[in-house]
Amino acid sequence: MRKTVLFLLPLLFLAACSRPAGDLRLNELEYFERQGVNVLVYSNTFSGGFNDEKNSGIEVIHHGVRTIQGGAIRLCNTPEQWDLVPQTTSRTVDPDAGTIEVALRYPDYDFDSRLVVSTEGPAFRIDVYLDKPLPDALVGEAGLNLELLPSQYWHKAYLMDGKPERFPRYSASLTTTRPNEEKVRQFKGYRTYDDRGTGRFVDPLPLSVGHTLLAAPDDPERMVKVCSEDADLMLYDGRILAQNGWFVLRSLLPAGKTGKVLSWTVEPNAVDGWVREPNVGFSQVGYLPSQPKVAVIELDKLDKPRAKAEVFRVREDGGTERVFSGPVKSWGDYFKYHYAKFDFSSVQEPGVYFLRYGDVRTNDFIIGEDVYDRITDATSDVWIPIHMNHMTVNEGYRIWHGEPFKEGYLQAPAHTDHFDLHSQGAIDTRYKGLELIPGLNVGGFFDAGDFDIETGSNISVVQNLVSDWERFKPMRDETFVSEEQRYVDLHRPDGVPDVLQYIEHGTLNLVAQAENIGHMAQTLSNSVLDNYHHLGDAAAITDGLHYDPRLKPYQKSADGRSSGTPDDMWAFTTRNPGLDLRAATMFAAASRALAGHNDDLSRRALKQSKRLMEEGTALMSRGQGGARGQARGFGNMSTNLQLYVSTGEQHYLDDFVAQVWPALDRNVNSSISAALDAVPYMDASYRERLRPYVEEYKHYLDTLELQNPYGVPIGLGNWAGSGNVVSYGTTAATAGKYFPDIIGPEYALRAAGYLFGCHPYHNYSLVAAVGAARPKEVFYGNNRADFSFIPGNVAPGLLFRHPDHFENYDDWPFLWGQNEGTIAGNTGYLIFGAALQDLIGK
Ligand SMILES: [Ca+2]
Ligand SMILES: [Ca+2]
Ligand SMILES: [Ca+2]
Repeated sequence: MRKTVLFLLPLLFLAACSRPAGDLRLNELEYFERQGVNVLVYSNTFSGGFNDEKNSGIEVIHHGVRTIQGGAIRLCNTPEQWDLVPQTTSRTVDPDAGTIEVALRYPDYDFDSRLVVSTEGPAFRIDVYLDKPLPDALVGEAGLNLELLPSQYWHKAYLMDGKPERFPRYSASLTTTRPNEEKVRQFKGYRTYDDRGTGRFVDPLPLSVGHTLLAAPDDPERMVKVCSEDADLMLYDGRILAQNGWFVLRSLLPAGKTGKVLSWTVEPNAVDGWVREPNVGFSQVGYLPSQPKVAVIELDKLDKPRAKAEVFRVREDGGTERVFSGPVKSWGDYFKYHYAKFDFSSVQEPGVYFLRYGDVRTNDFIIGEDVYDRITDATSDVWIPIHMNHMTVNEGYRIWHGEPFKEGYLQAPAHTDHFDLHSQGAIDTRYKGLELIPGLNVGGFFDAGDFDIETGSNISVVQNLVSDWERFKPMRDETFVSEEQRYVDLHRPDGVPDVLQYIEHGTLNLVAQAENIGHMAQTLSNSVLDNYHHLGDAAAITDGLHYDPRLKPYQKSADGRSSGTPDDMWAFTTRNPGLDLRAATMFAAASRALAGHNDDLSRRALKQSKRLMEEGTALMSRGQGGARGQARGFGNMSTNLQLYVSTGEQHYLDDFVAQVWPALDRNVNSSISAALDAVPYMDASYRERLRPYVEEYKHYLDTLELQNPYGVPIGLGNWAGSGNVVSYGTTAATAGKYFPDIIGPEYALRAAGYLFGCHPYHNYSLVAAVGAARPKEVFYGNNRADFSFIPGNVAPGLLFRHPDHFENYDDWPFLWGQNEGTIAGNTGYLIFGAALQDLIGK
């Protein structure tokens, strides 16, 4: 069959890649490789921050797409995010033997195992070793799992021991229930499920059982064969318990045995002569006639860069004509691919164009004076109002969500951990554990794909919105907001600028926290894990009734106002003075913006600002800041600036000035943005004194072009880096506005180009539904299970997987580090858009 494929390939293709696929070999980056197949063995471990992130263990990158991961000893059939993940206690690479061995440990069960991965020609072997027999509690539970990406396998065929079947598009396989006592412990003892009083959990049953699975024989780029020598090989549909599950292949470990207890061979097919199609990166939103226009072409290292690329114009009669042909210049290697650039800046006539590079013809894009005019409209008109908490949000015929959390928020009990990175220490309010803290169910924004109020993020939101309001005065009015009716209607002007209403909405919740709690809460969040992972209408997360522990679960009181279901949200109130200072900064700013719109709220915000500033500073100076507060704030430099601007009191200005220059001396890149914020309020001498720092900042901006082919800061962390690119773009645009002789518009435009399609992996715009020819189609929002998006969302984007792979799935929304928009990030994008428009004279 391979020979046939080979003969069908065009000759030119063959010339570029005559090397046969050959055997899997261990390369110097410590993964197994053959052309078209990368097998990673714990290059990425289960320690990303949120348990099972579907990003770890034994992984296969199959013809450029990471389609298999999760190769590990796991304790259930279809692991969810909060099921236990193994610690990797050692990873040993033996280049001579061509093996990678990892030791895995589950401390909850004092259970250790080892996986040894080696090669057998084009296949790899996984041998499982136990030095001690399986703990009794894990007999029938612990097994070797390997997970296949559903969106790359559904609709395709598979053969289990030769019997043909098809991977289902949607999960509808059989399940059984078992007593809760048999459930393997989940993360910190939380439960992902509500058993509805049955005392039983759901356990999926396999789709197929055999010894040899041949997956996707009908798709050579996805075909993979897995054989289990002794144990049964079972195939499960992991989506039956959680929509983000994958197809799971699994064999149980035998009881009472030590030594080599299980062996699989896995052979991912490699298409002979396969070379990845070039990814031609460009701005899907388009270009200004006068701006630099540089496409970045991402090439397989076996691909030979072409000498030229072309620009075609789409004529008014529907035909096309070539308007430019120019050289393609090699930039060099960056991680696993080679990069080249194609400069077509000389094409300036407004119109509709596309690029051609070899056989690749891109989709079309626009050159015009107004291409950036509407880049924030969807974010402002749709994404932000949909994330307004404690409101019903309507759009046309659709209710996005009803009014959530009508029963309010309870004081979190003392010394309680939380599943979303928070914890409650000793109670530091006038409320008892589980007592209702009045007044908190007002205003605020959902954090992201979840529905909690992250106080730190909400502070950033209000700060971002005020900054947008004060710098750019956006009068856009497309949203009806009634705090009295608790109702939001999209695309219905109500005579009030939307940004002012969003500032008011954010401030309402944060002032309520300061007034009712006495300081800022860490978060207002779910109390039980089984409603935290909610998908759908936020109003359905809780029952809207006050929790009364005297009632039984699911029982309602006679007056219909309370229930025994412990679903109420909690306020985690442990004081963080750093957060209080950030709130003080934001309240000072909000009080200015709200004056004349909501004078009462404006006064309350300023009052809380001064009080929290004083108390927070005192607590910080007594060393009670906490690493989290210190790391996430700017000390109180920005607070002093905001308070000076709001009150005109000289001592705030003196404190700001005393802090800003030393901060710039320590690190220009991290302080320049705060320093630039002060420019409108300071005299000419401040600007002149800032000048050399801006020159130093420009030097940094120029070094970015040497660091990667895209010339923007590309993050390599466990959450992809669009946020950094947006901040970089905003700061570059602001610096360019105040110091146009030092910093030109090209830096901010480069940030726009990256967000809108000129980036690794694919060339889709990372902003949902923006005026781009090809925006991404799926995002991790609260509608992620619908494989959809909320318009205006900005994806984190290109997630780096060690050691050399960038990735952004556009057929699988469930990886938050790639696809989840956040309220702080998206309001930051609002400022970027406005700053860019301002910079280019809009
Ligand atoms: Ca959250
Ligand atoms: Ca409005
Ligand atoms: Ca309730």
